[in-house]
Amino acid sequence: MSSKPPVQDDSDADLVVSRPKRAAAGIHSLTESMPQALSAMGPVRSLKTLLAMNQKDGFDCMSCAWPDPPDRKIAEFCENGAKAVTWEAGLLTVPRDFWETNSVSSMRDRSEYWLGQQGRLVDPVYKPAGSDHYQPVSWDNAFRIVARELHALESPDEAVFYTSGRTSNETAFQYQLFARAFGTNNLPDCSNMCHESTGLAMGDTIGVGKCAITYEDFAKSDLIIIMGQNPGTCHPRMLTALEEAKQAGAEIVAINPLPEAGLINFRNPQKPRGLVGTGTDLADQFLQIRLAGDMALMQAVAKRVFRAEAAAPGAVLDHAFLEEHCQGLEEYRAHMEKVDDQVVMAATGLRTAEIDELAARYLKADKVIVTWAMGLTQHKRAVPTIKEIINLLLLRGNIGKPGAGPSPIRGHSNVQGDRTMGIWEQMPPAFLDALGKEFNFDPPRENGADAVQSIRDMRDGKLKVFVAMGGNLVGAISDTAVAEAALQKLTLSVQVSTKLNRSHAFVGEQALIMPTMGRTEIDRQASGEQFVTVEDTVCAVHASYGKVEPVGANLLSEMAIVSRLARAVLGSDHPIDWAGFEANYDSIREHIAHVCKGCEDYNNKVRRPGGFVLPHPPRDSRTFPTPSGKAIFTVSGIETVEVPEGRLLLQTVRAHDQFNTTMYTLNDRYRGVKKGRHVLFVNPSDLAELGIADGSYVDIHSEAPDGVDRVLRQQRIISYPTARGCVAAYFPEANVLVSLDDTAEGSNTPVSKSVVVRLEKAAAPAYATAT
Ligand SMILES: Nc1nc2c(c(=O)[nH]1)N[C@H]1C(S)=C(S)[C@@H](COP(=O)(O)OP(=O)(O)OC[C@H]3O[C@@H](n4cnc5c(=O)[nH]c(N)nc54)[C@H](O)[C@@H]3O)O[C@H]1N2
Ligand SMILES: Nc1nc2c(c(=O)[nH]1)N[C@H]1C(S)=C(S)[C@@H](COP(=O)(O)OP(=O)(O)OC[C@H]3O[C@@H](n4cnc5c(=O)[nH]c(N)nc54)[C@H](O)[C@@H]3O)O[C@H]1N2
Ligand code: SF4
Ligand SMILES: [Mo]
Repeated sequence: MSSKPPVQDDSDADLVVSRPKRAAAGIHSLTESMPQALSAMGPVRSLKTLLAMNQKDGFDCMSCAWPDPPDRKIAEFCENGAKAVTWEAGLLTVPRDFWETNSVSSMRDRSEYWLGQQGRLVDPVYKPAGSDHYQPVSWDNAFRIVARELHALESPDEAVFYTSGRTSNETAFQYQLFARAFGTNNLPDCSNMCHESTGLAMGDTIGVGKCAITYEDFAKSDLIIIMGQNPGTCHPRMLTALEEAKQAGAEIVAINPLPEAGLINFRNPQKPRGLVGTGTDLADQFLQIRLAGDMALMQAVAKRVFRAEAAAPGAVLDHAFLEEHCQGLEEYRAHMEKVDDQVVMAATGLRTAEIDELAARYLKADKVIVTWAMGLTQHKRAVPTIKEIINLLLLRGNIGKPGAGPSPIRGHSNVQGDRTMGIWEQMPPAFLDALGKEFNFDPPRENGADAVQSIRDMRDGKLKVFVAMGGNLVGAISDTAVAEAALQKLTLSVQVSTKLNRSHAFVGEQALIMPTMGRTEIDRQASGEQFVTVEDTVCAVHASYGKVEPVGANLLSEMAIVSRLARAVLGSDHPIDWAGFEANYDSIREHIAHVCKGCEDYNNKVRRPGGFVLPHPPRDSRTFPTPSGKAIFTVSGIETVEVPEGRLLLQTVRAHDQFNTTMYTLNDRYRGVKKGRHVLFVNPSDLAELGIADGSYVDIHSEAPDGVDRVLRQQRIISYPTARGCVAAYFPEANVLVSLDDTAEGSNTPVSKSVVVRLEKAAAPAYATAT
């Protein structure tokens, strides 16, 4: 299996590589984003959007799921939030003649960057069977086509309804209701590729798969451990919370193979000192761990905690908490005694002194928060690794008290809310019961397909119709070549989207693009202007009000699209009042209040300035909704990834100017990369050992368990201070290297952060040698 060399518009002809930055944010962040905002949106639209962003009467930033502080500043956003708004609310639109000029197959040769640059989608378009072009279609006809193809299926389970995490709670609730009223639980989402491992690990051990702290807890903490996360790029305002925590006395530890800017030093653009000064050194300790070494590290720290307890019995563990709230401690203790330091050193690449230091910090702190993101979730042993964090936190009662707790940081701005609303292929029976009771129908009970399984089922001809509420499944899933071929076996693909991406080019026999309004835009329906609601990573739910005119007159809101789709498919006489949902979003919120846990009195609570926080029994009252009512210690063996001689372990990461498969520019400022993405970051000692020169070109082959040779050609080597034995490449370009079947145990999340690879010297691409 081979990928083509980079396409013309995606070449790195102007690539510039310089030294990586230590500091994140600072003066550059706002000065970098403002000119782009002004040129794409003009001054009025720029002000109307940027000043309303993340305010209590404004709209929620559509980028990451980082929460808003209780007291908002006038400009409550970061550089990447500004880029996301500019990308969505910019006035450039895809012209009507685009579809004549650009065939579907020609779009396959375009990069994500080029596709996104074409502007906002404003008219629904349809690609009939046998044609290589989309053509404009009326909304009514578009819905009729979907109804026709869904009715032609032998079973509702031949259809699949994907969701990306930008969708509002209202749309998500209506969308899952529609899928289930149609008769299927095939509701995969981006979370399957993201924090699925977290949900599973936390659900199994503490009974709730969500972050167990509030925003205020950061400032109350003694120690914050940041694992497998790059907040400077992916959750930039988290750095402000960390800085405040540090000023209040917290220590901060960063555990990462890469010395990410921001973890090492942060300049706060909100403060004059931040603008001109050197900023705050955030991390008190940086552990440059090897990829996938975290489970071993957590066990090594736990072993030291038990040792300290043995030396001072009764003074180290939180015995009262353990006795009252936990089960399985003794088996866990016995297992930790056997942890082999040699195995830990090999797995982590760390020195004993570094681990001792981390353990000493943990023992000294009364209140500890551990945060994490994709650096932990996208590994083979992601689920037991996250369970190991829970083990460690339980030992000293670091859950359900101020300033302490496990804190997964979600990705997409509403990915967590979508799950609360029922977007999941395996919603528990209690939810399905409540849904069935509320709408007087019998929802399907068999679990549906997740993202990876959906691609397999498309490949195997078991799925015929694919509907996507946002996102870019082809671009985001592993094994690009397999995914591209799988999607093309469908009879119909439907994408509800704001902008073009590669999922519009790899489509079924027939394809539809339904353009939709974004969160910045004013949403007027029969009952007047509407708002939607979202949930951030700390379970805070609040309203989001659009502020500017939609970029196109023909655009529909996501709510209107799902409502009309449901009526076209299920009939206008269907007992569920779909038309009512479109006319007034309060009506769907009434149902959310009855069906979704913690959402009672929803319409009133979301109207409070700042909204409300969903209940979280472990966080709120140390109540653990597991079968035994206790938090559960788990025992897992350390299994390291076998990396044969001469091979490296690959992780795929995000650049600073990208949001998942969307590229704002081709730059990654903090890592010192400009105007190019076909690069590999490798440790200089590994390069020396492999005899590969900095700046040279290699083909990178992955060596997946299935033995298939997957290759990404002509990537430029950057000598970079990553951990030994590790290499980093950009997602989604490197997805070609990840086997579809290589997934995390239990969660089925692609192992996008641990792929065994081999580098082979290659000729420089033509664009690099041209003068
Ligand atoms: N600007 C921007 N913001 C975003 C996104 C974006 O694409 N761009 N995406 C959003 C989404 S959907 C998500 S899920 C989040 C993602 O947020 P992150 O998870 O922070 O994003 P990644 O780029 O995947 O970075 C993973 C980090 O984990 C480290 N890492 C990798 N493997 C390991 C490991 O084995 N152990 C340890 N300790 N560290 C490891 C990497 O070096 C890197 O620093 O960001 C959200 N916010
Ligand atoms: N190798 C590798 N693969 C990965 C990852 C990785 O770290 N490495 N990360 C994984 C993760 S964490 C995630 S979350 C997934 C992301 O997977 P997805 O969520 O599927 O992908 P996105 O790139 O976020 O989707 C972008 C598209 O969403 C559409 N869009 C944007 N805003 C809106 C809106 O308001 N409404 C609608 N309807 N559409 C909108 C636009 O058309 C845009 O092109 O990728 C995963 N894939
Ligand atoms: S931290 Fe995340 S949610 Fe907040 S403004 Fe930045 S990108 Fe948006
Ligand atoms: Mo994500």
